[in-house]
Amino acid sequence: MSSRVSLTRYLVEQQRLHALIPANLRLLLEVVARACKSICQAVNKGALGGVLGTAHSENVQGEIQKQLDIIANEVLIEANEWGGHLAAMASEEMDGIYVVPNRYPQGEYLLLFDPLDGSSNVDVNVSIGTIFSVLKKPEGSAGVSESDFLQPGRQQVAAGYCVYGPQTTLVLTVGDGVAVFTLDREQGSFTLTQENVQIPPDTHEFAINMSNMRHWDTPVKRYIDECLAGSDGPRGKDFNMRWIASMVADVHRILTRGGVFMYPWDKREPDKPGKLRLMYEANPMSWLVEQAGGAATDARTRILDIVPGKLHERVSVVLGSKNEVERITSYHARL
Ligand code: P6P
Repeated sequence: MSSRVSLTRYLVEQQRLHALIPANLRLLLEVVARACKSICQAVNKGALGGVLGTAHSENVQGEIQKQLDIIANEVLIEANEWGGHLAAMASEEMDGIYVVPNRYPQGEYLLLFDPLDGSSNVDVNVSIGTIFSVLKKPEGSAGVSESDFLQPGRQQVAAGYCVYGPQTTLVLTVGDGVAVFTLDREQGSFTLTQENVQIPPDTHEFAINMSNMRHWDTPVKRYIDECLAGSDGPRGKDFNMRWIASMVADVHRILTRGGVFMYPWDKREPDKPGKLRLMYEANPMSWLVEQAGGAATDARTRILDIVPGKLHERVSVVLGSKNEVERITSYHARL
């Protein structure tokens, strides 16, 4: 008999032993995991699936949508709308919220997602993924509106991602640490492969898009210059650099072996606080990182404390090994 723990058993035990997962939240997470398996199958077909390349449309961010962005979005909507656990959904690929149709029962949860993060990598066979965040609909509000979603990230009740790489891996927190599930393709089920993930507080590895260097603010330039100076410089050690241009893949590496990820504000679009989206990229990733002993700020403020003003709000992101995030944040504090 396999001693492996399935996602279902893990969620049942979290519900039974830790009372962290009410039945409807367990159903939500199982449905999201099943949707990720469907997205994984579409992604894995590659050119054979006839769905690579652009959809010749733009999303609310003004970004060209890949066909797989739209497919992944539809998979998550169709998988979740009927279950009675959700009131509404929000997605990077949709301008407004998607309210569960009247033909289905309304639930108490709000689901937010980036259905296929890093999709620019899909045509070149580099890891991409699905990021999701779960909030509770505020009590008392009749119906559901966009304002119900505008809660700080510390209000999340579940967060996770599924990375479609050499392995398909679901990483999840419900507030009791971070658990990792690897897709057993023979069984077709996610199997627990790691619990209580811990990010080392120190690192020698940073992730940032170096081509933007001339646009960075002074504290970011200082931090990266010190890393590049290596053992001859003020840090007294050499650093390595990684940039996959897929947040899910970069964050998964950091959860696995430490590191610091940065997508800071820069001068290219000074009115925008950053490139990444708060509600369905930075918030879920920040909670996962904090639950694994790391830290996440916008270079000044804890990301999970930011009160959003709008659904597709962008934010600067510095996350990963706690001591590095604190160092970078301290450089900004001295401005
Ligand atoms: P750049 C992907 O488009 C994404 O939203 C994140 O997954 C990734 O970290 C970042 O943008 C990459 O941005 O400017 O390096 O292409």
